[in-house]
Amino acid sequence: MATQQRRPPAPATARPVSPDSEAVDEEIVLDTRSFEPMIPDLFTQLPPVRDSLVTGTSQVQDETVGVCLPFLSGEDAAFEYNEHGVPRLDRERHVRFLHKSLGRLPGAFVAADASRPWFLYWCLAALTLLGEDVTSYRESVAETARSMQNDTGGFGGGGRQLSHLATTYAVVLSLALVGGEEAYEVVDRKAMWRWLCSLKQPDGGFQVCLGGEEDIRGAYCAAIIITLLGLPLDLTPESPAWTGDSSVNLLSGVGDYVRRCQTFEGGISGQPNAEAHGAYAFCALGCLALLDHPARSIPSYLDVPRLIAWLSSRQYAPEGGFSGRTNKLVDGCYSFWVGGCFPLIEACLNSGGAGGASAAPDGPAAAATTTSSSTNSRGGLPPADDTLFSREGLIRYILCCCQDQTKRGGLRDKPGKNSDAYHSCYVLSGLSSAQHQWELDEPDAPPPPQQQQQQQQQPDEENETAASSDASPPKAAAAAADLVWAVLPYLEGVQIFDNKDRVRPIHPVYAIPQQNVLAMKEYFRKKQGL
Ligand code: FPP
Ligand code: K
Repeated sequence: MATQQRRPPAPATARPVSPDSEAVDEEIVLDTRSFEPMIPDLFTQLPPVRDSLVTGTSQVQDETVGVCLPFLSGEDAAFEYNEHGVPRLDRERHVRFLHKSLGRLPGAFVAADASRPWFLYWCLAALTLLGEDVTSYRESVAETARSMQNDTGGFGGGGRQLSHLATTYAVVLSLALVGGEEAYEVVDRKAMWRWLCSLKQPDGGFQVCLGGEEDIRGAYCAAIIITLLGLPLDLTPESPAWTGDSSVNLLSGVGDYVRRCQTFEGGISGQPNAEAHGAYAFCALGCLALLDHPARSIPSYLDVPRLIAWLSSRQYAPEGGFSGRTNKLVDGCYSFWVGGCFPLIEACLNSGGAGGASAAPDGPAAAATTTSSSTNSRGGLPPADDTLFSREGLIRYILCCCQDQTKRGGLRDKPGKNSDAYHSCYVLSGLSSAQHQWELDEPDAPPPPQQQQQQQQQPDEENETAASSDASPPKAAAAAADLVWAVLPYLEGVQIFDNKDRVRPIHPVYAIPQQNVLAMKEYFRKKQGL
């Protein structure tokens, strides 16, 4: 999806233009009132190459294109389109929808009771992305979170529910979003640390709850919680992963666990030997970016060219959005789960330290990105200055197809589906990724073991086992989690949306604004100890 021909605006009275006469070109007076919107053909027509075999999969794919095309072609009467054929972001309606979703919900939602922490996170994150101040929810979020915490550590989906890594992740991020001492102090960090130790498995992964399944969501949620709350990495002797060797800790083996989740397709599955899915690709890259500088950790554990090929194959035309897996449909939520992978991949590619993967680029994405000359220091990886996906396509899908056009507001999977809090959060998070550009300083050479030891001891003098001198990934983890990213609005190429439709940037790993991440970490760093 690299370059597309734009249809030129049609003048009111079309007349032949002599190809060899510049003078004629200059004489044309364009009537701006009758411009056809500038929509590249790629987004208004069926793909030129089609498989003639009809299957259930091809039929639902065709139906999906059918429901998206009127929205992508600027023909849906409910929207007002700009000159690029793109509707504006309807902030007011989305904000109203999200505030409403934080209130009392209709009876049918009782089935989603165990996901109440998720509703908090989705709504607060989406409101934040839209520029709303959510600190007014501080007291109520703190109170709700308190009712969900277990004495044995972690948060359940509600009072008297079993603690789960996903609900705990959602509560901790919600507390970070509302911010402030009252929110931070809700968390019983000592119990949390013990509970996390009880979920840590000998193969490096985490069970999502005591006795529950082990998958890559668990590892990502745990790594986020550990680093945001500044928890010690030491294992308790009760941990299933405890060996007595103090260099084995909460983050040991996570990289290898992630490695085992990369599949033959190049994507990442939820656990080893399962099907690659976009949501798990984000979890995998998030884990690695917390273990060490992504320029080192990502190529150390993953075949990057194959992952890029799989990720960019998730983007479809004419829809412009992403699917979650091979032969499935576009869905607005993958704007983040897949779209959110690209800033991390770019941080990996844009640093000179990315020497780990030496395979020649293969697959469609790699082929599309090998035209630039600056490949030398990159061990055969595609140059990251060539864009790895079509930001324009994704933004078109989001603004044309994912906004509920009725008074309900909110964002959705695709036309014909109802908006909800989950899609509002991840569609807007994906929009944010597409509208910004993130940069990380190149990785420093790893400090010699002696110096590492001192650095590690400083923040937590009580931490007896932290003084191990081995240069394992967990030693780099404290530093990696504290990397500060630089963000800029993405300004390359044609901008198809108005500046006022740019949502707020979010941290590429924590998926909330960087200032909220830094404030929470700083609070617990100053506090010292548990
Ligand atoms: C398939 O659903 C979905 C999955 C296999 C995984 C979904 C996981 C997440 C969205 C989040 C995980 C991350 C964290 C941090 C908890 P489907 O079959 O309905 O959709 P599809 O057809 O698009 O694959
Ligand atoms: K889906």
